[in-house]
Amino acid sequence: MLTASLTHGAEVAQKTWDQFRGPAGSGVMESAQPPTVIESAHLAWKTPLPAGLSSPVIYGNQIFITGCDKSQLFTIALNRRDGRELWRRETPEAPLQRVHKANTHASPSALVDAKNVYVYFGSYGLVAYRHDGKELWKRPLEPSKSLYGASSSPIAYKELLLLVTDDDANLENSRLSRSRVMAFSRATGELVWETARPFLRSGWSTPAIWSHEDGDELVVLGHGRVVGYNPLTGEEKWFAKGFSRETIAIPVQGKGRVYISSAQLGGVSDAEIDPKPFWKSMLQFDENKDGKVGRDEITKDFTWPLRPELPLGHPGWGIPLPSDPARRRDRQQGIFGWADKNRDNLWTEEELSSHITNRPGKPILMAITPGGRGELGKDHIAWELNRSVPEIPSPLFYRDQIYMVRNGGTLAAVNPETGKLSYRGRLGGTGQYSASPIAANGHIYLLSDEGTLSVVKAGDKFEMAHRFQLPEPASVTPALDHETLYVRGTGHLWAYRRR
Ligand SMILES: [Ca+2]
Ligand SMILES: [Ca+2]
Repeated sequence: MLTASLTHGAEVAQKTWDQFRGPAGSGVMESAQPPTVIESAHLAWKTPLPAGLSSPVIYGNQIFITGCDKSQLFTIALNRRDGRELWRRETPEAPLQRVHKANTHASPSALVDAKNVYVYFGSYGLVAYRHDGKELWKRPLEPSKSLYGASSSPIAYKELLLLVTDDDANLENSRLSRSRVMAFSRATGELVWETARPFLRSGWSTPAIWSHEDGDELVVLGHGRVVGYNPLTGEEKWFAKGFSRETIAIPVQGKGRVYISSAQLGGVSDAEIDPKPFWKSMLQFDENKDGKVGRDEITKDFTWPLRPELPLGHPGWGIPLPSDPARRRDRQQGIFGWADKNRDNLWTEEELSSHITNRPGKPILMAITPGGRGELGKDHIAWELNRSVPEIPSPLFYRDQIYMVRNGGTLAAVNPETGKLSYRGRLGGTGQYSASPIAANGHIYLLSDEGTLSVVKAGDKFEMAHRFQLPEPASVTPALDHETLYVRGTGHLWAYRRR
């Protein structure tokens, strides 16, 4: 019966998982019924994939995903039913851009529509293929420069493909950045409009179309601010400030509002920081167990702590250091000086704590109402929350709650009317969270980097439904069709299907 309904293309008429994080980037596919209790027996198939952090996108019976292997960049099509590889196309050769250890050269997700699939690689630019793998057009773009490398995915609006390429590099003979947002014809790859963002530096957010009572707006979060544009012309309409310089989340919407989030620089979730975990993590350097960290106890892993919930030596644990040993030691000595207020060559808990809690900026989840022009003020900012804001995962708006998951496995639910916390709950999976939450059928799916998948019931009370340990680590936002949950792990795409 299931098979029959599939072949009649009923699902094609519905929204499909057509871009990063599915319909409109929401992470929600209400009509889908993936398993809510996932066990190994639900594994329909697994298919090996090259490296990459792009999410799968789905149309009809095909899944499209990108990957990289050494200097080669791939677009791959799989059969949704059995995971069989249908085709693989290599992107025209281009010098690879520099990316952070935590990123890859294949991180932006593809965009798919009824005819074609569109892929963006930071090192090359855009390529469009038909569903059968025949190349339709290609459009090389100058690679943008950033600390981590490209991650923003293309989105669709009417006949357009919209792409943000924010950039640390300057225009020629200028101090203005090359950052811009562009619209291309999906049919031909021709540039339709572009709008410069000259005062903004690199960012990692995928934009979103916000559809509200006044029409549609393109919402772009990046480098400290969120900007609303007319998606047909690129004309800037409004902006709001206060966000971190490093923005990652996609805007989400519901109840007529759009919700924008960024953690404090360094990934801090709460305005009021608890310094205790930072000190506890620092004590790993306390070799002589006197309860202080001495300058003479600095080892190769010593740096300024940012994410004490990660293991020492993890690239996200603290501020990155040069790999050259001499330069590294110099930098470590400098960092030691930041908190050693009385210059006795010892860090005490008090010294570190006061330095940790005095950071500039704050984490923000902001609710914006339609109709604003220019810089938004109180009239169009409904509320702002400064707690529980994740660093990498985007918020999820689902059934009248906003959900946010952060490192360590804390899930917060927020009332979208008031901006007040409904709850904070502990998931089973600890460590880092990179994947954004998704939802279907009254359940929320949350994936930790270690591959722990937690299923939570939607609602204003925390209720764990199920927990499942994936066979490999996974940092990529999962995808859904009407009966299947697809998870990209470090080496495979895993399909867990309702039976
Ligand atoms: Ca000591
Ligand atoms: Ca001291």
